[in-house]
Amino acid sequence: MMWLLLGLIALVVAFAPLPAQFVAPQARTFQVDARQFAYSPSELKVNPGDTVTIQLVSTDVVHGLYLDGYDISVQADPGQTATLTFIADKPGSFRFRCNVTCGAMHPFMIGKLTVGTNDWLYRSVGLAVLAAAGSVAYFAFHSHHENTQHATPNT
Ligand SMILES: [Cu+2]
Repeated sequence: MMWLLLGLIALVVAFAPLPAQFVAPQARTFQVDARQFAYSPSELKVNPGDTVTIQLVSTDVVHGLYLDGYDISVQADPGQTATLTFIADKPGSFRFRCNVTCGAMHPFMIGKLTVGTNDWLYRSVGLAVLAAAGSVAYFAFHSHHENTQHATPNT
């Protein structure tokens, strides 16, 4: 009975929709400064369905921004701003990188776009707590059972 209950709770923790998933898509604009050899900011977070606008500003030489997974890119000339707009319809973490050879450390000019809430993290924490509770319950039950067995011959 207890296992059934724990199992049900585990299912709820793992699969129940969280309110965060019902957040309406919105338009988000990020200004990303590009310089040798970094983006600032280098981590962007949006919700699935958001309309994302990245204003890429090159502060020194020509830089680009290519977004993995979405296969889209933009290039900004020195001192100029280039705009990239897309709908974040694919959840997950995607790397973006400079796609214009801008110098020695160019391959390290990368950033990350995260599409989606981090609810998997809370879910895995929830499952870990449940697993701990489950093993405590198991050992409690097991030791009680053994005590009963040992007690039997004496009666
Ligand atoms: Cu580059």
